[in-house]
Amino acid sequence: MKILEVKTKGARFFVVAIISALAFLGCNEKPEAKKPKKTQKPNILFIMSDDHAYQAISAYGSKLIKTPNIDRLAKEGMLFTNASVTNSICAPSRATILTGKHTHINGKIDNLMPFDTTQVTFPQIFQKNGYQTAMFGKLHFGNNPKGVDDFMILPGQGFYINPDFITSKGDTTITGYVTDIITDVTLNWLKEERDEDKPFMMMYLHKAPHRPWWPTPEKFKEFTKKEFPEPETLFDDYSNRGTAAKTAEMNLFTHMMYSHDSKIRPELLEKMGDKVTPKVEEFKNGFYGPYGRANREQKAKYDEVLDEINAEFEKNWPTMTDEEKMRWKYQRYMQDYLACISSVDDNVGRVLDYLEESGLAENTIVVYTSDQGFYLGEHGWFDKRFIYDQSFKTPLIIKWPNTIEPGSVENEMVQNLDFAPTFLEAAGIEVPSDMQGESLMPLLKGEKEKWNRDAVYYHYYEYPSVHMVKRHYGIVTKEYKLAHFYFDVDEWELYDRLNDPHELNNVYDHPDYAEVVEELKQKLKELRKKYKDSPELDQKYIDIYKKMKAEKENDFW
Ligand code: SGN
Ligand code: CA
Repeated sequence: MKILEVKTKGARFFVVAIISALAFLGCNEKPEAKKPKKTQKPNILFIMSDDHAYQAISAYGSKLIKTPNIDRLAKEGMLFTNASVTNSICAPSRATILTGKHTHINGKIDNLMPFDTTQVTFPQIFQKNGYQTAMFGKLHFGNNPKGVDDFMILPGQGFYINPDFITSKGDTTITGYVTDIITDVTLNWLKEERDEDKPFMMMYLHKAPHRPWWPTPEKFKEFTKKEFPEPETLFDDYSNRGTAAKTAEMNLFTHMMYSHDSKIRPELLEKMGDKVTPKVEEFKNGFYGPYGRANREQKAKYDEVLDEINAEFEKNWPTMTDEEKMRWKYQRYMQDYLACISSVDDNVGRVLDYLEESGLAENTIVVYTSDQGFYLGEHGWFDKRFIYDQSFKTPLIIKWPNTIEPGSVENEMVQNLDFAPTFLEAAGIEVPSDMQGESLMPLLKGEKEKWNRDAVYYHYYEYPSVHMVKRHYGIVTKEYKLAHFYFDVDEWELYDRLNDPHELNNVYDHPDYAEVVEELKQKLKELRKKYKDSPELDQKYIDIYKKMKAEKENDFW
């Protein structure tokens, strides 16, 4: 065993977090495993990354990266090809998962709206029903988790390098790389803290691959040498779409930041002056904020790679065409984003290995998902928020030995809304009647005839705000997607999912689709009623936004 030093903020003493030295050093020697006691109830290991696009998982047919460890779950479990979120942004997604309710009901409609902590979250129900519970990693919720026996979470978005953490025992800073650390702590809990007489429900939540995509120095070096295929819609001009796509601020060419995102040093940008076009406004401290966390030794390793990127930029940028610049930004983005994912995959592998070695795997449900999908250059974009596929859908893989047929693929429309009822039913715990999701048990057991959902509901609110994606709600069926954008526009969009998979043509006004529009509008109305959403509620949330904005002036979002 090795002791990892954890510096307690503002204090002179050290808190110690015990971790397995062997796992930490990546050695091959097997950790000594405690013998699992047979409990009837299954353990649940919920693994969630932040902003992990399904396009970057090889089990989903990625052309960008191999994720052998996440793929293991798909080989041994069920891969959902039509899993989506109810509101494509971090804290709202987490609130939906924890409460089993849409965000207009749980109130966490955007990242800044406070969460009413008197609401019941599903870990509390597990805890009450005899489960040992824990949460490690990124919660990004504004308050500490309830219903967990142990937790260590990042404050807010958290840092990639030498991150700070909040624990039940106080605030700490741990030297190392965030994805490795969250895994070390998770493994340590499984090995040392687990109560063998109880089943466990563990939430293992990665920060990666969230912006600004800082990989380990080793992966940074490896991935900057790679070149990635471009998506077909990289140069989308947003014609045949509504105002929302045209006014969103998430285009790689126009909005991706040189320094914060592409890792060009601010001094070089200043030196090059007008030679750097297009002009993009940078976040204050966007580069030195994250890079500045590194110690001397770590910086030296990053510098080796940064020097090369910066030298190339200085030499080539002034003579590059706009098209070449877009391509360069895309490659730089993918190099860092995918390098972060590579670390997630390695670390998921470490945890899966431990489950196998310890014998826990047999009675553990393992879930891999993300808090939403993400644009990897599709439509020229990064970020998320839209009801369009890449951000509306999210990866979902579930492994459950002896219940789920290994290697199965499920194309039914499921949502993060369904997670809490599913986990509760799997554990034989009663699902509260006010949860709005459906348990996925029939699908997991291969009893498809017991599943009868034909449409899902979506509602995004965080506007005006970073990336400027307008408020919208909509209905999605396997064939169509109908959305209403509102607040400072009143526009409808309809996409024919089967004939226009890239969602490039809004056919809302096309006479051939008049009947579809009418039918879907009626269905949308019914769904809004079913989930207790309404024009009055839309207005209520607009009023709250305006009030908060007025109180906090310009710095609200
Ligand atoms: C930060 C990001 C944005 C991102 C939001 C929300 N900027 O503001 O690009 O859309 O978070 O993301 S950065 O400072 O991280 O680079 S979320 O996943 O937390 O909802
Ligand atoms: Ca996210």
